[in-house]
Amino acid sequence: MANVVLGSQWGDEGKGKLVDILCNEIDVCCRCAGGNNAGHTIVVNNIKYDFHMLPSGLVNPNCLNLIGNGVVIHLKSLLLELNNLKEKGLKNCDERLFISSRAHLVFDFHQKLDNLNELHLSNDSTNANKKQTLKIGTTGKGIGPTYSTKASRSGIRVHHLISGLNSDAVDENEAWKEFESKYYRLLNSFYKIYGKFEYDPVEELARFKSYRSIINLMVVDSTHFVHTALADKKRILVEGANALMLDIDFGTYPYVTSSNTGIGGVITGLGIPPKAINNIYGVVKAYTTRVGEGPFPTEQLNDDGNKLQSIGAEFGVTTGRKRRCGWLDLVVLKYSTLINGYTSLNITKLDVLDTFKEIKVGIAYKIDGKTLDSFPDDLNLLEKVEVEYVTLDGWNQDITQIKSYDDLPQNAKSYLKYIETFLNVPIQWVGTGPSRDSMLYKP
Ligand code: 2SA
Ligand code: GDP
Ligand code: MG
Repeated sequence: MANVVLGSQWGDEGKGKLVDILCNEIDVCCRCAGGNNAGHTIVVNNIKYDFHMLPSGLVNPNCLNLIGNGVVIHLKSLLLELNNLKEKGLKNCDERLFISSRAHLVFDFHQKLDNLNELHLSNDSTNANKKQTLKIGTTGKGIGPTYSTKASRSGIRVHHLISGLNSDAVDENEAWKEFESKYYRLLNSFYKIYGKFEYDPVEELARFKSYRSIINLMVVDSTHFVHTALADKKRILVEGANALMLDIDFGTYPYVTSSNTGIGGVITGLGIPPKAINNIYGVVKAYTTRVGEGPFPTEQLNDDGNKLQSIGAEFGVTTGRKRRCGWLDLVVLKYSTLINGYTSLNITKLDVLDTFKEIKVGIAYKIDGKTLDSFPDDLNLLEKVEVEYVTLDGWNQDITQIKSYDDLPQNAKSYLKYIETFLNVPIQWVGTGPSRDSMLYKP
């Protein structure tokens, strides 16, 4: 059976930490979507591990790790990240990492175009909405351009790179020539659109040629890999990247990433049948953050927001950008729960609220005094919503040293109860600090 960990808000809820804890009893940890735009942080014995491309299960020495077909892979970053993890003392990483042959490759020109697109969007004088920049605020990792080439069927996949290495039925030299011509066809198609930009394809191709022998042993038919693991009754954990409100279909489009970050991406990104999925864990930060552009109804551009940002140390793990901060938004979470079908929740960073006398929670969106009955698709509407809040009493107590859920202050329990009742989903874990040990199990 497979269990799934998904981000329920705009990302950075603390998915990495839950994945690490669950990996203690897991055989295979899988990434299904996104690329090295993700940033998942794990803290064990005061050592901090930042994961971007690789599954967080690598921290657990008994866990195998799979990068699924739905992921887009920047190989240079993957290999650098792998080396960093080895330098931090993680064992047998190469032997425990598997890469789907069907995953798409991110080239440096995808990243270049990502940044160029952002520049064009921020300078676009046709923007009729003066309140909102057209720029998405991407991580610049080439995610949008790579998923675009995937959708336009001109993308290049991992199996194209290693073609001919493992079978006499395909000539290795012919296969490499084919890879080169695919590469130039793709690059030339971008030259046609963007004009000739400064670029060194010869260097990049030489590098990709050298990657072949390095990754060859890691590449697998991931469908076969996953289904063999299921048949062998292995325990699989899927590590969602980004979060539901950044989903290409259900998020605040176009201020989203370019993959399905919700439950749909688990199925298409790994070839797991829905009936093989057992638990879907929603990770919920006790307040809300967003990094990048786009609407954020409960954002607090005031002392409360600044306080959440500094106490929560809210900086992007990949880009170092300051994250925007605001109160918990239960309208977002209700919508997220409907789509992802969480079976239980992990509330994280509850400790960040320790010093707030009062804590607000968004419970409804109103326009002209009328409550909306669903999350708006139209950003013009979303821009106009007034958030209805309830105010709950804070607990004014340091909870970081508490080791049992029962010992939490009463007001903290009431805050959790309010969330649980509103969403009608049980809370299973509560995070009280960054480290692996700072997690309470709710009875
Ligand atoms: P992209 O690069 O095309 O996926 O960007 C599109 C939008 O998706 C947002 N996005 C993220 N939001 C939160 N966390 C992410 N990972 C990093 C982290 C972010 C960072 O863990 O902190 O370091 O800045 C992530 N990745 C993508 C992005 O901000 C755009 O709004
Ligand atoms: P992810 O992308 O969902 O894995 O989350 P990130 O790693 O991007 O951001 C979450 C940040 O919060 C990381 O720095 C974590 O170490 C930290 N964190 C996770 N859980 C907790 C918690 O319960 N309390 C505190 N204070 N920090 C936490
Ligand atoms: Mg993150």
